[in-house]
Amino acid sequence: MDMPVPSSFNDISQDWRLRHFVGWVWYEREVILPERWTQDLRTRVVLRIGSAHSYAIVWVNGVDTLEHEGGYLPFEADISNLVQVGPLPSRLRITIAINNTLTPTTLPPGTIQYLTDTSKYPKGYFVQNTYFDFFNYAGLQRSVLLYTTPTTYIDDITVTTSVEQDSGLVNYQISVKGSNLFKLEVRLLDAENKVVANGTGTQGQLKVPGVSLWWPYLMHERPAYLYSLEVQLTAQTSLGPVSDFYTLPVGIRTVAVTKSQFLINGKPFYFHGVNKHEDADIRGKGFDWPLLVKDFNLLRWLGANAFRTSHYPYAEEVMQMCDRYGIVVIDECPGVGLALPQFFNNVSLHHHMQVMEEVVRRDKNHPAVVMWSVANEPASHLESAGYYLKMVIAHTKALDPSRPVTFVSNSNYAADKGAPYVDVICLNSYYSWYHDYGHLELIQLQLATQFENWYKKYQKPIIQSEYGAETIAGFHQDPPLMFTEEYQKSLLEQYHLGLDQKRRKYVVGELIWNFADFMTEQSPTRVLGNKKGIFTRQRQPKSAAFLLRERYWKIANETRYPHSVAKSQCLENSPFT
Ligand code: BDP
Repeated sequence: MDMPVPSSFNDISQDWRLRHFVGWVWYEREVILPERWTQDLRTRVVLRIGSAHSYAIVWVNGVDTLEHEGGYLPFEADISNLVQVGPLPSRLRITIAINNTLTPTTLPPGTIQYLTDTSKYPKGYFVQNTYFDFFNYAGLQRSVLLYTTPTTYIDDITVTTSVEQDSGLVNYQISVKGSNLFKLEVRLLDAENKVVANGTGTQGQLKVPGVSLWWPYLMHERPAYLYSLEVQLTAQTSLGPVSDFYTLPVGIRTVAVTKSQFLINGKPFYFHGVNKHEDADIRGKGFDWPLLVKDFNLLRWLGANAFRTSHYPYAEEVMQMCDRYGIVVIDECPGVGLALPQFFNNVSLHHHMQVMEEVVRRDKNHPAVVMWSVANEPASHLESAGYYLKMVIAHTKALDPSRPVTFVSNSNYAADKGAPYVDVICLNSYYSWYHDYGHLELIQLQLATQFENWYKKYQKPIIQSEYGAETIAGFHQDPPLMFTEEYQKSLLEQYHLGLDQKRRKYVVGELIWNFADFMTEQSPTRVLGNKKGIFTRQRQPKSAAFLLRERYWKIANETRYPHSVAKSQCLENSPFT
């Protein structure tokens, strides 16, 4: 059957078996390569897969080329040897087999349960159990690309930044592969394409006097300032000279955490934003530019300055947009649904660390990323989870000492075994929804208790990383009843009163659950998916979106820096200016 890429395969056809399919699916297509790719042997041809959920094996012209475990991160292979042979035109058959089965050692984990009562189930009947609340969309959900580099090429760049008085410092490290005989020239250009610093060699520090810092959206009159790091490689190979060139957007900014504050460029930053999902009609988790740009327009309309990539790394294009728009990111790995004791084992731990290596390698240079989240709601009251989280967090910090690390907890403050290792406490709570449902009057008291207990025990800044209410757009009831727009609004209002009590003390952020309605597995508690969005799945606002918009712009107006800026450009859309 025809299958678009990128897209999840589940919602494309009218076949219910494909929608719920668990097991191997096969993608295949043929392409003809340009002649210079195959005839100039100084060319390296690479096949890159943006993501394949969840386990993939790739063949090129029938040759087993590549395997990858884990659904939300890219992987690639040098296929030059396979394509630079044989007659012209060079035909390439790419075959990708993908298995979406989740097991106790995948991330996210899952279990396969065989139902053996033959009076109820046919022979061999099984179900895939998952322990997270989103539909396990699968397939080639991000782009598959073919690209070239020279045989000696820029393999990786790592940039970290710091600030000294009014100068920005850009530390770079460049990895070159293919040969040791090369020269590297490095230039840093400002937003007007003026060269502001130069360097040579695989590592160095560039100094930018009178630096323009990268600031989050709404925090400064010129947010999201990006320099460009241009890296020029020239090398000698046995077949003659080659050159490679790469441009990396660089935002110069610092991130730090104190006992009660989250600092960006030394100034207190308050996360007012959302949790998202990659999710939409028909395409499922398939990457889609119109959807992405719409979402960023909605974030800006809302006055949101941050989101968490709940509950897996999003497409690279999303991270690039965050850099350009100044939307701050808590970058979460697919450590979601770690709900059962059996999931905390050595094989999983090893894989989880490897996934963190892949996330950090992919996203380390994004100024928008200010913190890593290694998991969402793991069973962190377990001793084994405590050890597991300690190890994953330590590993992540070793990979990237420049950013704080967290995981998102819904455990009790007294029982949580992972919290000692995080830099920022992130808490999910659903007062008046899953707990004491219908009792909006209890929210403020319960929220105050939550914050006070955690802060007293850990003296670390706290983010309310989830709160919200299931809401069917168009349902109305006054006085408010659950599932109506009025109830969602009232629940938010009560949370906001509670948040405002602690906001200038040690609570450093609030992220609503969720930006938009999204698809889940079928269950008696889900009406065509999770409906806690402040926007519908089609990105239309529910009443709560307007409430949140008013709040976020108000907070932005209070916390903007420098405070002397009378009317900043970025506030033009504000409902208050
Ligand atoms: C939280 C989970 C999130 C769910 C949400 C909910 O972190 O993934 O979607 O609950 O139930 O606990 O709406």
